[in-house]
Amino acid sequence: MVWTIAEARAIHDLPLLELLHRAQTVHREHHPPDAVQLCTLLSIKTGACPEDCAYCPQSGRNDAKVEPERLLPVDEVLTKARAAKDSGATRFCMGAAWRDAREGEQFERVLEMVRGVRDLGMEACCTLGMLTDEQAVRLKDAGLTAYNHNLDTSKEFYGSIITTRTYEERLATIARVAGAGIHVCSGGIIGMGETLGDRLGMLVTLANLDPQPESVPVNALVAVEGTPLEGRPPVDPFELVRMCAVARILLPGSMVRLSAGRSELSREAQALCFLAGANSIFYGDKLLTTGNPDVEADLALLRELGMRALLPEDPKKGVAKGATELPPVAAE
Ligand code: SAM
Ligand code: DTB
Ligand code: SF4
Repeated sequence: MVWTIAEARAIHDLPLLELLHRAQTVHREHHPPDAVQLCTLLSIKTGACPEDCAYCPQSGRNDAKVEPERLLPVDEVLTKARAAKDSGATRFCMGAAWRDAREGEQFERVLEMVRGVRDLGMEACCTLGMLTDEQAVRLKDAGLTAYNHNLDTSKEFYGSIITTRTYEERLATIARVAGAGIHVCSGGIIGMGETLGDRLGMLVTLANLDPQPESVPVNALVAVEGTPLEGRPPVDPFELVRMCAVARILLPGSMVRLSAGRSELSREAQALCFLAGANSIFYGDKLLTTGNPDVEADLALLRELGMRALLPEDPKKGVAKGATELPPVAAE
């Protein structure tokens, strides 16, 4: 079915409890009601990015205090992946502050990282900027589960946030990734000064992709000092809840990932996001360059809510569908 912004708006504007009921109904038709996927992020190449994304502390064009780092060695990345697995994560996401993926030795190194993460029995995701067809195929052959490439916002608002690349380039990379048989992970950010129409425009664009993305990260802006968006007021948690619910209803089979901004969210607001259909979080004390709730706090929250962590993927069977008990809380 093709979604329109008017339809998305009608859903969004429902009374909150009605919206939550609908989202939860859709959620239970497609996903276990109590399972959350734990994904751990690592910045494998940090800062000095040539792009001018207004929200991003890693853009070389802003004054955020991020120490640039070259592409990490494979063993360092795999040590972090192993630690993430041991603490209960089933997906390891590697982010690089590049406009487009490097050729040559650096790309080979990324392929090696992907193979290493897959050998651990984890899902592997990476986000390296734009890709060529050949790079997409090589990532697929290395076993990459998913590629993250966010639309970030609507086509109309995009130019107010990023001027160094276009929405069309973003969509073309997403198509290339899907064409190579890699799952697409694509979502966006709220709280950048966009309108509700922009938020819904982004979700409708994602929902009308064929196939729909396997996962949709919903980020609340982390307003980092030194970026052009440093002064933005925090997102109202109910707006985030509504965004998760509309994403769940428009993209019923996708994982909805409650991503950046959780450090500022109360436990109650996070619980409402889960009720609205969010079924994945970034798990680990750091996102790429900014903070994330402590592992212990996240495990305590999930336990208190009676939620379970998704089982690790069986490498032969694709994406995990089952659920397991939460991993034990780390020793004091
Ligand atoms: N350079 C690659 C790219 O842009 O596709 C990959 C890394 S980039 C940091 C991945 C995503 O992180 C962005 O698309 C954006 O949605 C999100 N992000 C970056 N900074 C953020 C912030 N301050 N708050 C919320 N989300 C942010
Ligand atoms: C996504 O949508 N959010 C993650 C992941 N994809 C790569 C990144 C969030 C980054 C938040 C800012 C930072 O830590 O630098
Ligand atoms: Fe670079 Fe990605 Fe940050 Fe944009 S979002 S500045 S492309 S790292």
